[in-house]
Amino acid sequence: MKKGIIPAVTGLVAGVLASTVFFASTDVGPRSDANTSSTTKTNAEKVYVPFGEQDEYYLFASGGHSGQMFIYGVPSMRHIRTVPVFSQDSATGWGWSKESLELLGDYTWGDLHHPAFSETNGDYDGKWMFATDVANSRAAVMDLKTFTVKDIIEVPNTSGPHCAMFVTENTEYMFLPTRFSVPLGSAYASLDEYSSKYYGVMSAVQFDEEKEKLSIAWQVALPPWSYDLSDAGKGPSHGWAVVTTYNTEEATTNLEINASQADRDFIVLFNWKELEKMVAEGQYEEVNGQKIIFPSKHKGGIYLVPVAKSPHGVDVTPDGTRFIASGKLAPALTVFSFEKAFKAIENQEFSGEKYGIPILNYESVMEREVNPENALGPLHTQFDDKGMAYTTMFISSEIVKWDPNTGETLDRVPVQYSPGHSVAAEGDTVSPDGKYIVALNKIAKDSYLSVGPSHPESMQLIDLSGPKMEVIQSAPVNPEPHYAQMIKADKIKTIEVYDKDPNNPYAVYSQDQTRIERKGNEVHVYGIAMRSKFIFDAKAKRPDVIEVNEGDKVFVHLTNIDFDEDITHGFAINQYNLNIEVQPGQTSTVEFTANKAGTYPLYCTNFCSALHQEMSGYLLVKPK
Ligand code: CUK
Ligand code: CUA
Repeated sequence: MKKGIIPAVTGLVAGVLASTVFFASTDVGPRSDANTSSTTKTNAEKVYVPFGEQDEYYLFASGGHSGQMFIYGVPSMRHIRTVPVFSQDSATGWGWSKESLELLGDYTWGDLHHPAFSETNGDYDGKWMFATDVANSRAAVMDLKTFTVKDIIEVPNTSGPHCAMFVTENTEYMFLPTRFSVPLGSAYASLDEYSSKYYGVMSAVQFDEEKEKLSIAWQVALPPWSYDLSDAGKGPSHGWAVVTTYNTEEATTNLEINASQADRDFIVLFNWKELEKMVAEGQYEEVNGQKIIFPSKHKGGIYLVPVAKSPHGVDVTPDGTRFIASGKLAPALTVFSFEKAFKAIENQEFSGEKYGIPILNYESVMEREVNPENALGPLHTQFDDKGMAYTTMFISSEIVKWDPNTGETLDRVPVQYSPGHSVAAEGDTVSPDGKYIVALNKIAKDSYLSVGPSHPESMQLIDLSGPKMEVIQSAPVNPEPHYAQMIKADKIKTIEVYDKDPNNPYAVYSQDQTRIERKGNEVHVYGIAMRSKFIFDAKAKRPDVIEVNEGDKVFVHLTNIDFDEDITHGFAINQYNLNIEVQPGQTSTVEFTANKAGTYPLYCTNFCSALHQEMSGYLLVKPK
């Protein structure tokens, strides 16, 4: 690869992908010996997890526009589970049960980009996982005791919360910058009024662990730009956070050209403790039920740091002293110093302002620019246990290891191909583990058996324990790996069965409590599922039959009374387009209108015993 490619690439963003494929199909650069036969055996041993033993890490990978979260084991790279988050999933009844429908609303899909673990003292605590939905502007929280989603909220005034900013050190906040700027409340406004009526609203989301509820604490009406990646400060930078921007040109059409004009965009550097204080002091306006800080009127706490054009990732070093921006359209990585930034703020070393937000002098905050030779398209940076940085290079398709203290390139490894993010073991905590990094590749190109014109994406596991980085495993993955987080397996404490819930009015835990109650044209079934039968009304002639009238509204409340780990039952009614799941001890409700008269078998969808096939009954719908 020649450095001369840079202007061509920067000049035509559409060329990025084309260039990538070109590179991928030509034997260029350092990519050549990742999987030579001499290393194959050793690599196989390194990733082999024998039956009966378990992986050392969980990898939580975002499912992009599948809307879901994919869970893998590392180092085996085996896919363990898909947890439905923003999209329907018939395998688990997500999007059919009443509980999940209440969280999903009318949406049937989402675009999950950034997962983020809850943290205590800057370390993953293994309790919760947060995620955002770019497509339908939502945020979600998953309980890691059960790997199920507990809450989903819509985030008003914003459009496309791309990056769940890796939560603050003690999960005080999850910040949601927005990819698209829109008028507040998504009201109508001509694009000719973009600069005056549109905002890129950033939301400060909080989580109440007791109530298991997310809420929006306050928002900031940032200028009408696009906000991309972000990271929270730690240690000496606790209370601060950084967000990258692009389209500070405020283009409203042809973004691929028009949003790449200016040589510099900005990093938004803000002090959330100060913003929190401003809100407490009433320095905000209430719009659409939200407390919004308008930087043009409410002064303080927010600064702009100039950065090479259209940056993508920004990552805070584990020791919290620096933040590193990646160029996307520039080959440069820029290392900024928090200490220098704090001094520059104190001395008011400003070069101007935009929308009332002071712009810090680039030179006052920048520590060094890093340009690893021939490396193109830096996107995201992770860290190891020695504070060394690993940056994915989208265009030159590699991971480059470098020293943030000196800027020196230490090592590089080709990946196949075009990595977006990578994720290191506990990589964005205050104490990364080293050991492993996984490249999340956008393109796999002939790495796996062909499945037609669209090839699978891939993840590659890289061993960091030797003197050189080494790719030791590749795994095809579902679309689309954006970002992932990797946590030590022993930090996650799952439960074996759901406890009985005496406060759940829909739960029944014994056969004699089962019943079918009618209220007008509403029919409530309080039933149980157990190996290997349904009992909807133990006193009835046929306890496994539900009989209703055409047009009735039917609620089936189903409790799984098998308090045995892994005995999950399903409940589907043929031709009624519904299916739910009840895990051991769990109660779930499915609601439907019996709008089709006739006879419909119902059955357990989840294989639960040798007599699983017998676990069936009938829904009889009497015609009007
Ligand atoms: S983004 Cu996909 S490569 Cu959504 Cu984190 Cu950078
Ligand atoms: Cu219950 Cu199959």
